Amino acid sequence: LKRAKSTVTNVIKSKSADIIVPNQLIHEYVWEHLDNWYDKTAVMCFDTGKRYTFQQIYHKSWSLAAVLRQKFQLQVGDTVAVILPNVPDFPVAFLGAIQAGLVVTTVNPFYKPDEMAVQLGDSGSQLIFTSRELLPFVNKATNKLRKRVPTVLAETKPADSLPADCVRLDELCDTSNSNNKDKLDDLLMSPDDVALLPYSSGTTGLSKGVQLTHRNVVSNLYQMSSPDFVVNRKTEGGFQDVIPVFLPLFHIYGMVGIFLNFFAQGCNLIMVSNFVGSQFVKLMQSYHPTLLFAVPPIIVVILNNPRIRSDDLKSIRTIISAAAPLGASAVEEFNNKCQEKIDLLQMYGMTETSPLTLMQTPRLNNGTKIGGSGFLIPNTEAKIISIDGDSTGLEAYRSGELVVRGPQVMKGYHNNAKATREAMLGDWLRTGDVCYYDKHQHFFITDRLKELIKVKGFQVAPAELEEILKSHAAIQDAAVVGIPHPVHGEVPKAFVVLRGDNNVRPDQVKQFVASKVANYKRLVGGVVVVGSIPRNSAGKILRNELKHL
Ligand code: 4UU
Repeated sequence: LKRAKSTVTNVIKSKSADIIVPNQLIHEYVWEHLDNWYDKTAVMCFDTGKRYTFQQIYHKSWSLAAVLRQKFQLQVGDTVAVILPNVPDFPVAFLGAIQAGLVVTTVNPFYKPDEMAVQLGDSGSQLIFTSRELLPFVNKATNKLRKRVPTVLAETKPADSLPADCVRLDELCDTSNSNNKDKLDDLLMSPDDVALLPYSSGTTGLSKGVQLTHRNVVSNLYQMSSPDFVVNRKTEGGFQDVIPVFLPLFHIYGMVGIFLNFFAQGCNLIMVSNFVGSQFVKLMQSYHPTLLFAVPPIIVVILNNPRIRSDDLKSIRTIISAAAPLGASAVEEFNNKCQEKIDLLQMYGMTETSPLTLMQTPRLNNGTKIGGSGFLIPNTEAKIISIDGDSTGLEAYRSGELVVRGPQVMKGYHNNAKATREAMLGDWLRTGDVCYYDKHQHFFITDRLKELIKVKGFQVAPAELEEILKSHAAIQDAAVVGIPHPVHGEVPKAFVVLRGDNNVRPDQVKQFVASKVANYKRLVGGVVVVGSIPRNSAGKILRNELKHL
């Protein structure tokens, strides 16, 4: 009886002491220590060399904030979209909007117009920040929505003529309109207001706007730099960590995990807009980065590219891998190649948790267990619940679904109370990931229950590809699953049922999908014609059966 009682909850609390998170807005956190590094380089463009100091971004973003409110008549709580690659103007647009009290939805700049239109429409974006190169795609997207949306262009190269309906970001950031910040100070903004609206498909269905409040994000930033988990060194006495940012800023990893986190701590960010593996050596040799943030496929590139020697990595102290599982064998190979001089740490999180939840750290006992996903960060609790739906917490070493609770858990999904209800068990968030923990409270993510497919760390929602497939005249029914891929982690594979006696070749189906989606969503795993799609009595696709076909 005693034993049964002790298993009733099994709530696991972080081993690290709780931290106190002040009542701050994101930009208050970001600018708190500006005086310590105002004249240092904050961001620099890998392609063009364009750079801004912290002070320049401070003035530009506050000027922009004032203009957004005055000239564009945007109100606190309105949503604006940032559709930009990793360029030095990304922080200007992003922080300017946040400082004006607006909600920022970041859109993948590699999206096709149809994909952009879905997010612009669902989020109700009232202004768009983009670049001249992306403008034709953005215009197609807004035409599709039959909506004229004011567009602000961050220019990557000097150009004389300005397309209709556009204004230049540089003009809006004219810092000679000084005291703009003071005009905004009376804004009624609360840490519980939504600040960010990144998109995620969560455990099922199409992409949804994830409402992250200032408090969610500021909490996670404090959690990331808490004593047991901090990875950067203090910027002082001439020391400044150098961090290349080749993971996209539209995704929560780049946006919060890298940009906001290290910008606020005075690090130097090297913006890489279109990363290819062959640039890696140049990046190392030109900038001598001290910290590197990667996804598993990039670790694989570092391991397998003979042009990358361990000597090229010698400036690096720590490499982080997140957004998809990093296999134990890759960690072992990495440790051999780098003679364990570099800490390779795994982080685990999701858009819905702002994003960090688990992280490896050499500072807790039995630190970086190979293949492990890390420890709970401060102020965070977890339970492992059985997969058949009983929400009682399981004991150590027993696998089940990971559910988490903490100040970084999202407010909910935008305009989708049903999806929010399904994602939450009270104040616990269901991650949709299979996990167990050991006696040291090291967590191991071992599988995924949810539909989500992760290609190079990017989200691919099967439901989205299934909708596209079913819009093809010759296809009656469709199902998409993720299958393992040696480099990308996973890739989507489709099963289709043809309509009547239609005949369509798999390569035509692949091409049809490729014309409508960003490259990483392509059906690289293949297309198989089947007689029917297996479903349960409730109509849910039995994806596991398909995975094993
Ligand atoms: C196995 O991928 C992310 C966020 C990653 C992240 C984490 C901590 C970035 C920075 C940081 O500090 O978010 P999403 O929403 O795109 O995808 C979330 C899903 C998870 O539910 C899980 O299935 O991505 C998978 N995932 C991982 N799986 C994320 N990290 C890991 C991991 N191991 N380390």
